[in-house]
Amino acid sequence: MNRYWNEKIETMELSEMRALQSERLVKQVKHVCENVPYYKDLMDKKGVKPEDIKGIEDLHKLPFITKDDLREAYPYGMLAKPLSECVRIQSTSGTTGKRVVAFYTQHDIDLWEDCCARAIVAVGGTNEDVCQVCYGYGLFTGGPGLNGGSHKVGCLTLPMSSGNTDRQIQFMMDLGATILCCTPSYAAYIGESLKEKGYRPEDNKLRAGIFGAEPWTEEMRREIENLLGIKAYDIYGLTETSGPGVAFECCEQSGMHINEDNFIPEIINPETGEVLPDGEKGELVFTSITKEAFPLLRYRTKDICVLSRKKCSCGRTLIKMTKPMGRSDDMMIIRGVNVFPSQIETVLLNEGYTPNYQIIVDRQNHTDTLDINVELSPEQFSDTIRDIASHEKKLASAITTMLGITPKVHLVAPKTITRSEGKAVRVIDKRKLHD
Ligand code: DLL
Repeated sequence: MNRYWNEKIETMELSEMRALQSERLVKQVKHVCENVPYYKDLMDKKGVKPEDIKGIEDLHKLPFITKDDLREAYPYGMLAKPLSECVRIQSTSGTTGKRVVAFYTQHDIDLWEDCCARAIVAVGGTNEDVCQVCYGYGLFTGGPGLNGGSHKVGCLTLPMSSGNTDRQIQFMMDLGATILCCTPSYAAYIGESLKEKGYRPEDNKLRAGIFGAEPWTEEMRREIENLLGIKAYDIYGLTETSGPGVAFECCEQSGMHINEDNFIPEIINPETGEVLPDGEKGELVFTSITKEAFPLLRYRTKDICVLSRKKCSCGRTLIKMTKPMGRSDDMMIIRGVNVFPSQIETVLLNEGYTPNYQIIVDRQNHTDTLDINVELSPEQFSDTIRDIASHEKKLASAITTMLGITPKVHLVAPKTITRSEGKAVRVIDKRKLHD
């Protein structure tokens, strides 16, 4: 039997959802224009007035917001509520520039936790579950978001945060965790550590995992499912739109339902900004229609994906997004060819390697170089040097077929690639260091 956290919304007819979105959008545009001079200026520059937005069909008239706008407006420039009504901030890690700080009223926190509760119920979560949350807590949204959702559903919540894998495993086994929430790379690491300690997949009580915050492939999903003996579900979100729970996977495990009563999605051509029809690949743009304190309109996520309204067997009518196929700014251009790390991950796992790898891009004599370090499992490591050389050649050739350019593959000893407890660092692009 399918269960929903909010059946009315999650199974709403499209026409009814459109009406709800329209009503909320009109109200939100007014709220933003009255309270965020930065956005009002963007609208004036585009020649749009709040009264021009009469419904969702007018959404395309609004200007976009980018991460650069958020940096320019840092820290308070996008705030739409008095600070006295805000109760929380969360923030991005800021590795590529100034941090983005997002603000929440209590109402915003409630809506966000509700979105996470929908995700937990969609994987079968109930108040009988023990939910181990090992996303980072603190400024990162992963821990607080899933923690709040887990409370709402009534699960016994283990607020572990990330790291200290031995302790994670001890609590998981002693307390019989049934749902695991963390990044997919950390899930794979926990699975690998369990195996090393001699546990078989059937020794744990886990049955579902809610994994997101970084790109991961279908092959990685199978790897984690086998390692932990669970069903692995995707969850998507970003700090700017509140955090995890903007979209979540259901039992069909084929794309994530977007909580479109809160976030209106659009797909645009990243070069021209033109809105593309459902089914076409492009950059995902979100308009928050319920958030009070930090309500971004037409925010460009840089994530590349496809939207679909194909009927879902779970009964939800919420639109679905595919797994993000990387970010437009994560795409590497190597010798003129567009390369996404996920393409390399697909080949590695199909060829029977571990999900522990690192991609190193450099430039020598004005030519781009692509090196891929791939870790061997202890069983694979017993091969002779000659065998290893031939495996490297075979893998390089499979990657060449996928990408159209030839990498140098280095098979490295077990445990030599640093494990991640949060978001994995898959690419080191040394070209940026000397350009
Ligand atoms: O990563 C929020 C989150 C926490 C999502 C826990 C899911 C689970 P940020 O740190 O602001 O927020 O990073 C947002 O991470 O634009 C995507 O590029 C990427 N991302 C998030 N979820 C997924 C996913 C959190 N399921 C950025 N698949 C986004 C692929 C994802 N990429």
